[in-house]
Amino acid sequence: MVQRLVILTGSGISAESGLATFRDPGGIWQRYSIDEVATPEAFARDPALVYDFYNHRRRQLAEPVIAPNAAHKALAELEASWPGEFLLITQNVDDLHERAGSRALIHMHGELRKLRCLACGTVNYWDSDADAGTACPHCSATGRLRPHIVWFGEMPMQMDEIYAALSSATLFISIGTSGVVYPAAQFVAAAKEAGAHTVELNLEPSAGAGLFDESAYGPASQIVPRFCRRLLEDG
Ligand code: BV8
Repeated sequence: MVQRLVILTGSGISAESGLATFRDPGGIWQRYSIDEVATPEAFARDPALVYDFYNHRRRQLAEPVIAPNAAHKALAELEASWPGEFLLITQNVDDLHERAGSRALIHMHGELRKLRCLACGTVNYWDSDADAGTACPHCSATGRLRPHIVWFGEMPMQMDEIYAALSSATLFISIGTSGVVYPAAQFVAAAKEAGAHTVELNLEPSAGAGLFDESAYGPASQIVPRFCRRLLEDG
């Protein structure tokens, strides 16, 4: 049978590349409050703090030491060899999947290296700092650029495409996510509803661990390449 594969990743897949996760010890939400930096209200209240929070993370992503790890590369190779339909959905705002070669990719929570103009609506690639004085490269408006990031209380991106893929999936794999944030945490239930075989690959059991048919635990750079090799061998 042709397998229709849908994969969901979270910050755990980028941890071994040197990017902090959110809820692990030392994680981002241990150092910043979501209400201060990751909601529309936070941006309205203190745009400078929010610009700085994302500037800091965008600068870190540009450091030479930050690069795709074996797990990102294994998913790109799996996509290149996969005979059926393939979709990679990431909650991550880093670009390590693209840099590893992934193509059929949806950033449901947005992208760190993009700014959206609230005046003209264009989404601009951006890999340097931004602040309230930064002008939109398309319409030149200033003070109207926001991080192209889905904040809490905002609708994640491309949800129609995501649910269309989940409703016809035969195999769903969740990698490196705590299963705490909705609606991503609900994708495994949608895939099960469609009759998909569901797999969790994570450092430790996530909040939704009991929903998966199969699981393997350990660092993504070890368990993801191993699982991908097995998938391609099983055909
Ligand atoms: C929405 C961008 C509605 C920001 C992010 C009460 C109940 C249910 C839901 C809610 C509720 N109250 C509020 C909500 C809704 C809310 C939500 O789910 N809140 C949670 C906290 C309860 N959700 C939303 O607001 C969403 N929008 O609901 O809209 C709506 C409806 C109609 C119309 C309009 C609106 C929007 C959510 C998106 C928020 N933005 N990201 C940024 O990045 O700055 S989400 C944030 O959490 C992160 O960005 C990340 O994407 C996401 C998930 O985190 P994880 O990736 O899972 O990371 P975490 O640290 O949690 O876990 C890491 C895992 O990796 C761990 O399991 C660890 O064991 C593992 N790991 C670590 N190292 C490794 C590893 N695994 C393998 N190898 C390793 N080496």
